[in-house]
Amino acid sequence: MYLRNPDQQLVKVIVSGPFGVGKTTIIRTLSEIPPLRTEEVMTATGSLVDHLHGVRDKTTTTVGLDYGRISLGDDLALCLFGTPGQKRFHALWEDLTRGALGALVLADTRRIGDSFEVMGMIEEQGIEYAVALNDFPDSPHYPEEDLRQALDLAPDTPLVTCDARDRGTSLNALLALAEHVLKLPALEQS
Ligand SMILES: Nc1nc2c(ncn2[C@@H]2O[C@H](COP(=O)(O)OP(=O)(O)O)[C@@H](O)[C@H]2O)c(=O)[nH]1
Ligand SMILES: [Mg+2]
Repeated sequence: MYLRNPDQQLVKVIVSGPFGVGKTTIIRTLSEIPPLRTEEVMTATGSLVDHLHGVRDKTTTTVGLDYGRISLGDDLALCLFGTPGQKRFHALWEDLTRGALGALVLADTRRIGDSFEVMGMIEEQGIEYAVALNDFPDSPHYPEEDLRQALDLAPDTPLVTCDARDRGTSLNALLALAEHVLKLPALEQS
């Protein structure tokens, strides 16, 4: 069993985005501990609300949260909290996002607008974020400038592409967020 260095600083990171964008997958890919996962087979009732916008083979939906952890060196570990992006989970938001250092927002270029709601909630909480485009096989590719404009990103907000099933690109996305957040002036004081 993997034992954590007790002196390691734990930092909370939110992983969010719309239904089916790859939150559970990226946390499973990144986590060095067996990820906790609260999934339920979608019910017929749920299927009325969870729109499957081009998402194939999706038979489970996250009802609570996913949790994983990844160490960055000996001193720092990121605790990943997968947070549902659907409107009906708004009530969970304040609790789940409290104390978060930053958020990784997953988006899919087939339905970029589906990430706006989550980005709005994160901005309301004053949490810094990076956007990771999860590259599905039929996701169209656009020039970065067009994507930044479509997402209405601030110039310094990181925008990266990943495959949530692939550790290298997923880690790259998480590091883009960590670098962005850790170099904020407010954090340099402590
Ligand atoms: N092709 C491809 N499929 C993915 C990728 N990420 C997730 N999936 C699949 O897309 C579906 C939805 O992913 P999931 O992680 O459950 O989405 P969540 O609702 O955001 O937690 C699952 O069937 C995944 O296996 C990816 O990067 N590429
Ligand atoms: Mg999920």
